[in-house]
Amino acid sequence: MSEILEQISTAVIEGEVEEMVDLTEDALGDDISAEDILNKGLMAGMDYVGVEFKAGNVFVPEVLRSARAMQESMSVLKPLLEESGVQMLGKVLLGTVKGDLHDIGKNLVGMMCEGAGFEVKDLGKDIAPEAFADAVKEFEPDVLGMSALLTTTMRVMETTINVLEEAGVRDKVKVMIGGAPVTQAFSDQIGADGYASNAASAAELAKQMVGRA
Ligand code: B1M
Repeated sequence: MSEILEQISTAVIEGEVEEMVDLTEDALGDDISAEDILNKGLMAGMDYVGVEFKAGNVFVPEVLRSARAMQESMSVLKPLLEESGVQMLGKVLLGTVKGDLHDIGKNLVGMMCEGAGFEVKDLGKDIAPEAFADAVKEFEPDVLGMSALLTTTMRVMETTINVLEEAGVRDKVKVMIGGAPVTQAFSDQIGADGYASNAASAAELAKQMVGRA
């Protein structure tokens, strides 16, 4: 791998937010394509962060900083990637369910999915089942990710799946769920397509769901 791509990858791992724009512009100046910077620099770095996060070797603040570093670089790359028509892995729609204001974990899931190469639309928190269904129709995601942190709000995931069915869009999207009280058994029980226990696993699951794992 070229030296500058290795520097970009390391800068993501170390969360060097302030250096990212310069490094990205240097790489472009060396005639490295935006796609290579994304795949061999940024994503290589985020993959490593995901593995270390899952293993318990890095923690939430470090992951957030790495994600911010990646976003800095993406602000330079995004228009170039769009121009060159580079295919993203797919689209992920995210939100925390109605009645629930916890969004830190959900935000991490979004960042890891972006890091894995998905286009992510985040609806935010306290999202009603009908709003999820409307957004599925409008954004046409491959994966719908719902987060809940309260035992009282996790049931809203089931309601949301029912509303997706009523709206005729349940079979158009894979449903991924997560959050501290959520389990695989609960996912099976409410008819979701999959459960992930952490943000790195969520990005992996999303890849599996679009057949790109
Ligand atoms: Co609240 N809260 N909180 N809280 N809060 C918990 C969840 C709680 C366990 C604390 C406790 O009592 N020990 C408890 C829930 C009890 C229960 O239901 N079993 C609780 C409670 C009771 C409440 C209130 C009711 C308190 C009150 O007002 N009486 C209230 C409810 C408000 C509401 O939502 N309607 C409330 C409010 C809040 C704050 C607003 C103050 C704040 C949230 C701020 C925010 O998110 N912007 C807050 C916080 C910070 C917490 C704790 C301390 C931390 C949550 C967190 O961000 N963790 C939490 C206790 C704890 O967990 N230690 C607690 C870090 C985050 C990275 O982890 O969200 O689990 P987590 O996400 C992980 C995985 O779960 C997974 O990946 C993430 C990263 O690996 N994941 C997914 C998450 N979503 C996923 C989606 C996926 C896949 C994986 O696919 C789509």
